[in-house]
Amino acid sequence: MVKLALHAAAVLLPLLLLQGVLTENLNLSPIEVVVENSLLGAAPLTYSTHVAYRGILIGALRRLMESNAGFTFTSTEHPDYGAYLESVNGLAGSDEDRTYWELLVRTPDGKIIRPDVGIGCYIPREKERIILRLSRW
Ligand code: B12
Repeated sequence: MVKLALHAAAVLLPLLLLQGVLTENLNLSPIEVVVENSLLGAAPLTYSTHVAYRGILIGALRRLMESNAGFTFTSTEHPDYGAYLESVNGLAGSDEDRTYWELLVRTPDGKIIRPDVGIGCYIPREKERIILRLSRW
């Protein structure tokens, strides 16, 4: 009896794990993240990542950072507006220099929009290109 139960577990467990992996992947949509730093004259860097169904951008950025593709970011928490994107790839915006990481989005039909929410609230759609641009205010 015990042997039978162990055998069933050995067969079922990998199947359940595989199903979990597939379900998770089916809920992910591809997006691109472009880091632009024209203030320092650097060439744009493009990364690929995935966003969960109706998931927020910061989740996709974390996933990208954890994939070790060479992308890093840090954020701070504002009590009213949530996550503020503080630095990208080791470079922080600066109040003194009046620079910040601006969040822009290139939609699949080529329009560039400037979301009126930050990385903790923006919900990317499939095939959008997220642009993180070091800008001056
Ligand atoms: C000035 C300002 C900025 C300046 C702040 C410069 C500075 N250090 O002073 C700059 C240009 C950097 C900025 C950037 C952005 N901003 Co702004 N900003 C404002 C504004 C007009 C005034 C804020 C202020 O000075 N309040 C007075 C001080 C005393 O209060 P405070 O709490 O200390 O203010 C701080 C926060 O507001 C913070 N901050 C500013 N913008 C944002 C955005 C987010 C998402 C967070 C978490 C914090 C934050 O910076 C202020 C200074 O430290 C408000 C609108 C308003 N009238 O309140 C929008 C506002 C806060 N910003 C907004 C947005 C969306 C952005 C951006 C995401 C825009 C973009 N697409 O890039 C970016 C942030 C990107 C990032 N790196 O995460 C939204 C936030 C809405 C939301 N629910 O998320 C607001 C409400 C405007 C709007 N669309 O209605 N912003």
